[in-house]
Amino acid sequence: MSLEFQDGTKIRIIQETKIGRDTNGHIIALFNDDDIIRTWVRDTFISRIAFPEKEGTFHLKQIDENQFKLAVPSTSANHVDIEYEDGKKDKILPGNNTILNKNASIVVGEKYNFSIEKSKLYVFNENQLRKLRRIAVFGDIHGDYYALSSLLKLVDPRQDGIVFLGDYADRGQYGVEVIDAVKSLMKYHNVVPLSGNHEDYDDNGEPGAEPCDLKEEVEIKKGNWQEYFNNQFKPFTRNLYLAAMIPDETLLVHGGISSDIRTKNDLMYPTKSIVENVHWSDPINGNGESSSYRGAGNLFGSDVSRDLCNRLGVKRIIRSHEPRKASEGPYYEHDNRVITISSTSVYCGKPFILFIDPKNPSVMEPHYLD
Ligand SMILES: [Mn+2]
Repeated sequence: MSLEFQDGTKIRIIQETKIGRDTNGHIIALFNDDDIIRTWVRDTFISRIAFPEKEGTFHLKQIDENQFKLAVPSTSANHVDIEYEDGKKDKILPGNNTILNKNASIVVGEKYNFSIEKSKLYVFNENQLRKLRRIAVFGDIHGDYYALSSLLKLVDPRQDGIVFLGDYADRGQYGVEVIDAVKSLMKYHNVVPLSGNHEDYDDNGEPGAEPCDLKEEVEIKKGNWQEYFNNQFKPFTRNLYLAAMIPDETLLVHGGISSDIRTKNDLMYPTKSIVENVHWSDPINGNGESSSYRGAGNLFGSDVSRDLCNRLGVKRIIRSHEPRKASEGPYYEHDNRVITISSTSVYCGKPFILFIDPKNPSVMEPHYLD
């Protein structure tokens, strides 16, 4: 196996056996015939390579946006040889590791582009939860810059965590301003912007959601959609998370969930269909799961919420996506496991944010715009 970096550097990892694809199109590598290495592949992009905790193998793990760590477990029977293109060789002995850079492509008979992505699940850590004054959760904003800027006066990003549940533009007139405001907050460590279905675009700037008023708004305010999309919007959406989590307590998403989400990993490195489900789904009365009238995502019943909460070890799911449901305040359903909120007035509701006490996350309090 060799890895080819974007800057042209190549490394070859000797000591490999077979690589193939399983029925889902995932790449599988076999070490010593029975140790399975599974990689998650979307089209030709590999978002993550994970190696099992088994002897005789090595681990390749993302450590940040730009780097991944190749580690050889101390229990491993073998070392790993790395050969760089310039001829430099490296031997990683059991118990040791080395840092590799991002944007590699794997060449094994056929060539795969290889890109290390950061996890799409933001997890609040203990230290943050101890230090933060509170966590403010914003629901859909939908171009309501007045509501956003007024609600932001209740929050201090240096002391408070802020989670945005997505749907920044469309419907209201100030999508550009809302996006700029959210972007400027992203420099604070505790600000966690999620993506919603109104941030679903293809690579060419074609929206997946209707209405897409942002395009027209940008044409009027900035002159050129394509330029704005490529230089401003696309980089913005790339930095959005799919979900956030307060461990043991709360999962935060834009729309909903699906029974396909089995572990945290499915939110960290989601498939296209899980992204669609999280962006588009809605809770319904009763049990079960069915396709949505929206044409994307699903409608999920109380049993689906309960089972997912159990699997992820959380007590509740906070979501947005249906501001009408929350026009008078937080809307509880599915035995209070699912809570819908809204921070926009475009549906004539009362915009609010939900404050969560980081030390006791079951304590939640809405704050309304006067
Ligand atoms: Mn939505």
